[in-house]
Amino acid sequence: MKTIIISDSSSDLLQFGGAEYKSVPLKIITDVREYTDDENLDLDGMIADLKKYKGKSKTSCPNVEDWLSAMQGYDRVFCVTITSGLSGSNNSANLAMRDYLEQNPDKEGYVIDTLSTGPESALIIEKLAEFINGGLDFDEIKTEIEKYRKHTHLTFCLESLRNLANNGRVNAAVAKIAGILGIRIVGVASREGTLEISEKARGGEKALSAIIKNILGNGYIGGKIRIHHCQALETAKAIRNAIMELFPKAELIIAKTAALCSFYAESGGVLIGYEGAEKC
Ligand code: X90
Repeated sequence: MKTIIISDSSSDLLQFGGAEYKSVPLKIITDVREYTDDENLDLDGMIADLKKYKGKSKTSCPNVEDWLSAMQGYDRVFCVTITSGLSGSNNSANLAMRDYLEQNPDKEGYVIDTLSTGPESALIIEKLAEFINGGLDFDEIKTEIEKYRKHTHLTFCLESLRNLANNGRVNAAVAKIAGILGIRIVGVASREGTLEISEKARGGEKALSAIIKNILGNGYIGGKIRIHHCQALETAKAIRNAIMELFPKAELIIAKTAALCSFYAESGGVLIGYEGAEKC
């Protein structure tokens, strides 16, 4: 029986060694170029291009065909998508899954709407792999992953909300505040899978304590935690040090955002996914 996890590139896992896995790319599109969020992309080059570029830019999610072609040949398919609250990727994956199961009634498939992105999606993918490798059957995996994701959270800290605002993914008034020099926006993925602002912090120190307060407030007690950053390694390390001081056994990994999260989180942005209390 061939099982696969397919995620769109918003999870920042363009490759994943834990199970049979494929990443389907989102795209970043300007008037002059298109950037495909896969391993061949020169990410720092894209960020530098976009810094200079003054025109319009947008993103596009995988379409039904992209998802469908990634599924071919597999008996059990688990799709993991960016939040349906901000992207059409989940809708495409669902339509693809409907077609796939209609054409292949003997196969099984399940689409997970993370209501999140980046490192929280990565945690869900890692846990799916554990369940698959542990020999759970299809229905058990569905039940267990739904239980697991009630306990995962996403906290973010952004220096600019320009691309989010320009693409209608966040309120323009909020984006203006983030544009003020030195202001960092700390927030979470809401229950609906949209951006929820928790704090506007002035300066790095204040932002760091707001991030830690936020993570602890969501019931983090030293489990898995993933920090994905866009050109913000120092911030990621500062968060790591603060977490390790409180929880020396924390299972913490720092990684870079891929293109989609880099485009929206922008340079200086940090996303933190972690296990915590049950979401209320
Ligand atoms: O379909 C598309 O074109 C993709 C649209 C994605 C829009 C938002 C991406 C956000 C990336 C920013 C901070 C974290 C926010 C989390 C809220 C759930 C990262």
